[in-house]
Amino acid sequence: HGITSLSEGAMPEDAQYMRMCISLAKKALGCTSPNPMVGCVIVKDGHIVGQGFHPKAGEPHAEVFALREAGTKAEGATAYVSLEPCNHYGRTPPCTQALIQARVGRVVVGMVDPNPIVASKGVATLRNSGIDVTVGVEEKLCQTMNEAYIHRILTGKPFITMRFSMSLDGGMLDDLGDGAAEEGGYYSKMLQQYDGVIVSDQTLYDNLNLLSSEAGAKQPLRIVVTRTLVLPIDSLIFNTDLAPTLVLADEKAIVDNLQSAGKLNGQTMDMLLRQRGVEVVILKKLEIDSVLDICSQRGLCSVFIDSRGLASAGLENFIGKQALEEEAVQKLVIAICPMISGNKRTELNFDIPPAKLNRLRTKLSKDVAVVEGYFPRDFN
Ligand code: AOF
Ligand code: ZN
Repeated sequence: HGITSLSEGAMPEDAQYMRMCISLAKKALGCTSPNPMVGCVIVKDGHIVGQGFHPKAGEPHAEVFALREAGTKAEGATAYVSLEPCNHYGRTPPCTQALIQARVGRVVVGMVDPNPIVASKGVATLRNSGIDVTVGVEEKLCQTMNEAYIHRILTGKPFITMRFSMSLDGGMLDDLGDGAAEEGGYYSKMLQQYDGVIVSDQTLYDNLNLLSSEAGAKQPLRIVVTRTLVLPIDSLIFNTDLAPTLVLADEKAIVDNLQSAGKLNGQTMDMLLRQRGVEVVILKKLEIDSVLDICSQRGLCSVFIDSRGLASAGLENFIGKQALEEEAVQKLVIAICPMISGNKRTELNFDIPPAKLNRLRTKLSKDVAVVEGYFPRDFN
């Protein structure tokens, strides 16, 4: 762990309990959207007397579970919460009132809630009732955990992460050679964390089901973007109903769709898809804005764009390139594959005009929340 500056009034043991709150909160990883993940620990005389986390939207908040467990021991205790306790009647009553009624002596808050209906009013209410409040313990960790929630609350737009594969010599790889190499491990954890995953139709040929294999994972909405509606109907994604699938096609694709009827016993591709429970939406223009509008309409707070197959999908009009150009990407995740692509590589060159590219480079290094690299497990 890095050095964390002690926020005003913090005690030496606070950071440790706050990290415990974060671990508890993450038990609901991927399950709380549109709500944040929140954990709470109640400590009395050096002993943990109550613990809780927010399991999903509509269910009680973290503080409520922890207070229930603590019972009368909460009196005079310290409550640690990774997010500022709420002060409003939402789907559940205000946590500030629950903490005040339980007569806790001190509250330690990881981060202020950016939600305008809370935004420091929770802290003010607690202080006004005579409770000692410390704010900002392990703040960075708390913010990173809820980066998607923070972004969505502040901008009204979904948090976008884009992933692509890169060789050691900086080439963009079309795929991992063996798509299955990414099942389980990092990729599976990514799928668990996002409300939606966007792939190009080229990815369908890798025959992944795009489901997280994490225990109890809430599966993402699987979104396939296509310009042609010439799709491999037998691919896994169209034949697993463990998560919904949405195909977003360009209006131009209607021509392919009608032509395909000849080859598909009189049925068009959209008919075949709908028979398999796949939703098909034809967009006037398949571009990043219209795709993200659909994501917002569906209430997705976080979306993961997988740029696998980016090169063969055509760099000049691929959604992932547009997302970068339009500065819609908040986070890049780069799979660094232990191989040299040599002269077969696709350069990380998006054909963006130099002036714009320079601005984008600065933007990416300054504003993109985290750039993570990882080595795919089992790569061969
Ligand atoms: C907390 N503890 O565990 C969570 C909080 O609709 P509701 O009633 O669930 O309220 C949702 C809002 O409450 C959410 O947008 C955020 O501001 C806050 N979430 N607050 O004190 C919790 N999940
Ligand atoms: Zn609450």
